[in-house]
Amino acid sequence: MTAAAALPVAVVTGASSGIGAATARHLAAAGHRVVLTARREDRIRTLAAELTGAGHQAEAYALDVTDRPAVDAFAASLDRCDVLVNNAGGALGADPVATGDPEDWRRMYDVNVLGTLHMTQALLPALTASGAGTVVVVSSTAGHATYEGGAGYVAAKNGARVLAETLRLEIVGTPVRVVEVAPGMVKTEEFATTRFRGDTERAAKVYEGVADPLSADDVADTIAWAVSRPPHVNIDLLVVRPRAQASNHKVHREI
Ligand code: 8X3
Repeated sequence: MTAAAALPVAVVTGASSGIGAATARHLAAAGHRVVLTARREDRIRTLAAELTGAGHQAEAYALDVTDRPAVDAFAASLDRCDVLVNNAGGALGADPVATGDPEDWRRMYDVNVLGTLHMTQALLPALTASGAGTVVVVSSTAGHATYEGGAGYVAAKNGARVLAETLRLEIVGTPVRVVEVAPGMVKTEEFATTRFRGDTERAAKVYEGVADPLSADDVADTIAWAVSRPPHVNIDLLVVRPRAQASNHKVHREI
């Protein structure tokens, strides 16, 4: 057996930026062979090269989690899988229910829920075969409480949360644990800008006056912590917010 084959394999979706990229860094540093997946191949190739250059084991695989045949082909290409971090997702729009675009809702459901479903279904056999598998679902505090303008995203993140909770019930007794990490306000380079379709001014308002929103690295640290617990320890749900955010609605802003 080669040294490469000896390391546990962690697959991270949405690894091209933000929480996904930071999680890949943390899991590589913690001794995983990381498989970075995302649609943007150039980004994950660059990150994989950076990690490999730092002495870690990392590879990139361009993948759209909403494309089931592609996900199945990806799963078939892996020789093992010990950890799956379902991170790919995001928000589109912040419109009221009365005027929200059904296409935004559909796309959010597709990526946040069905993407997680595709990856989890495809990799569950390998995770089980590992003897100590971990499925992480990166949901959101939006999956636990709603807010005005959030319905489409909140509905999708509720879907991801329910997938995690139900899967945990259904596979109890198998050697796979299911961890949900629900971040609150995280300032990443893309989340709010994508949500507001490139409107950087509006995106900046989300974090206005908040002294220390969470960083992608803060969240990745909690994911890596949950993954690194002994296999019999299941962190069912980890809600992580910045100190300045007491609830989705209650944010301390110094302005
Ligand atoms: C992001 C949290 O409050 O923008 O997942 O919905 S929020």
